[in-house]
Amino acid sequence: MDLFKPINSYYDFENIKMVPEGELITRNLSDMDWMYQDQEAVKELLKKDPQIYRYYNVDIPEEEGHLQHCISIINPGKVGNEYNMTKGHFHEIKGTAEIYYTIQGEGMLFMQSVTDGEPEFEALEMKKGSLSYVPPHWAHRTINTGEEPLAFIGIYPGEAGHVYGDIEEKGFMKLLIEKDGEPTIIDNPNYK
Ligand code: PAN
Ligand code: ZN
Repeated sequence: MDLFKPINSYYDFENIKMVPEGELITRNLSDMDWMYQDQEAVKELLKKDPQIYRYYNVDIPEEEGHLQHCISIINPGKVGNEYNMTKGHFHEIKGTAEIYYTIQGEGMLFMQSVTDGEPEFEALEMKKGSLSYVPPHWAHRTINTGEEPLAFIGIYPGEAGHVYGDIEEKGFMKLLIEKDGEPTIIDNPNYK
C-alpha cells in the first residue's frame, strides 16, 4: 500500500494565500461573465477582466477515504449591484457533503437542491469563525458581501468530484444584490 504522508498547509493572512500554494485555480470575470445579471456592467468591467476569486487545492488523491481540502478567496467587489461570487457546483457524487470554515471576511453561502422535483433554496451567513455544513445533494455557491477578501477552508470527501454544467446552464434560483446599502436576496429572473 502507498502510505500517504501527513502534511500541513498554512493560510498567510498578510499575503492572502495558502502556503505552500498547491494547485492554484483563478477565476476572472470572463470565466463566468454570463452568470451576472447586469450585462452592461459586465461589458464595462471586462475591459479589465478582474479576478473574482481563486482557490488553492492541497494535492490529495481523489479517492474514497481521503479528505480533499482547499482555501478559497473571493475578492471584494460587485458586478453592477451583484456581489462577487463563485460559479457554484454540485458534487459529481451527489451524496457527498462539505464543510466550510470561514477564516476572514464576510459573505453568504447559497445552496439549492432539486432532488425531489421541487427546487429548494437555503442561505447561510459566513463570517470569521462560522462553520457551515453543506449537506449531500445541495449545490453551493459563496458570495463576498464585505470590504475585505472572503477566505474559507473547504473540506470534502476525496471522491466527491465537481459538476458545473447544471449551474452554468440554469443558474441559481436567487441572487444577492446590494439594495439600499444592504445585501439583499432576490429571485433570479433568469433561473431556468
Ligand atoms: C470549494 C469550491 C471553491 C470554488 O472548494 O470549489 O470555493 O468554487 P467553484 O468550485 O464553484 O468555482 C468546494 O466547494 N469544493 O468542493
Ligand atoms: Zn463543493
